[in-house]
Amino acid sequence: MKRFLFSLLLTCSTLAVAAGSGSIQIVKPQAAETPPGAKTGAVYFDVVNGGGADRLLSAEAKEMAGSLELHTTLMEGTLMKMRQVDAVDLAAGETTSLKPGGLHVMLIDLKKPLQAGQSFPLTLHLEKAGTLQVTVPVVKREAMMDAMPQHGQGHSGHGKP
Ligand SMILES: [Cu+2]
Repeated sequence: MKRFLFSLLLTCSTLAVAAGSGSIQIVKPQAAETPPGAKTGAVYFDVVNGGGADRLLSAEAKEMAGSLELHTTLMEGTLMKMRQVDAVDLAAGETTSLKPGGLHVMLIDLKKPLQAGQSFPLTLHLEKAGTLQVTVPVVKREAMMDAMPQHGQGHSGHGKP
């Protein structure tokens, strides 16, 4: 009986993995343009996870950058600092946002500037869903700033000084 239950469990988890692999969607990928000579850039997107828990492990964009890192952004006093993370947890059934001021994919050692209007291929490696290919459009910095959640954060007043 125990053996039967065990094999039933195995079957269930195998099914869950199969469902998960088709239920991860990368939404609104974008990167901000970079000034000439910049060595780093950042990519943002939403991960819509319609399946079981997964993790984003790494990324590649060989055309654009020597290496890519997964970063989070932390406040240290009034300074924003970036720190590398091993993986980005993608909770079951939830949307995880990589956005300015938060989690992002960092392009290290840029081979050429990111220019608005262009796009480049990005490869994402996920623990369960495997490899996903995404095309990332480069947008103007101003367009990116509009998306930054900096207004109203930590301030209760509505008036401007
Ligand atoms: Cu970063």
